[in-house]
Amino acid sequence: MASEITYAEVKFKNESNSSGIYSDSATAPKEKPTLPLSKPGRPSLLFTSLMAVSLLLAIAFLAAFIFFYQKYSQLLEEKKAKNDLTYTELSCTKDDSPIEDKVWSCCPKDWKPFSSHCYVTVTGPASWRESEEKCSSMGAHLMVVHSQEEQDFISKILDPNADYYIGLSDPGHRQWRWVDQTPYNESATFWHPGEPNYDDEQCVTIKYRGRSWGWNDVLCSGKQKSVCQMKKIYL
Ligand code: MMA
Ligand code: CA
Repeated sequence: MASEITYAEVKFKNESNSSGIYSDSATAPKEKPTLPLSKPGRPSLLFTSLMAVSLLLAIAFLAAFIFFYQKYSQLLEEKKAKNDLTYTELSCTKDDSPIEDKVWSCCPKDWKPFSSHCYVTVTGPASWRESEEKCSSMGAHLMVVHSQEEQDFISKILDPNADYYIGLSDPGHRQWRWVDQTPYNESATFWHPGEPNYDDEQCVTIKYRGRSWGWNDVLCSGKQKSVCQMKKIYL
């Protein structure tokens, strides 16, 4: 004989509307009167939403923080650069084609203007790194040669018996790099014939040899004169 189970009472509860069915508390299932959204073991929708909102807020705050931090650092950087660059005297010329209604283009006293830059020679003698640091301390950098005209201009004010560091060096593997990140353009290089010739000569000088001015790779530790360059100051 098959066993038979008879349920005395079966009740179906409408989950979304539990009110009004159990008028008698004795027959109602034992259930804590909690928020309808809360189910044990599974995070409630409210909790999940709160977490999502908090996460989004955190991300937004982080993004805002990074943004403002960068702006602030940039501002500090500019302010520092301006403070550091208080020259006692400037020599200015009135520009024909003003940049953003700035009429005067200036170089510090004793610096030589050419095109959009100012140049000065440093006697040193100093290593390549020391020379770059010296330029840096004056708000400049070792000279970057962009064109034949620029090279011709600077050559006229250099001593043909001296070597001058320029802002070109090789961090390794004969990868020539300009100090100001100007791309190294093979077609605008002025190496002397036979140069560069030694892998351990990772710095570059401009020098007079065989009736012309050109570049030579040299040991970075060598003590040389140098040429510093900076952008003109527009007022
Ligand atoms: C030679 C020549 C250069 C090299 C120097 C190092 C005098 O020039 O070989 O390329 O850099 O020697 O002293
Ligand atoms: Ca060389």
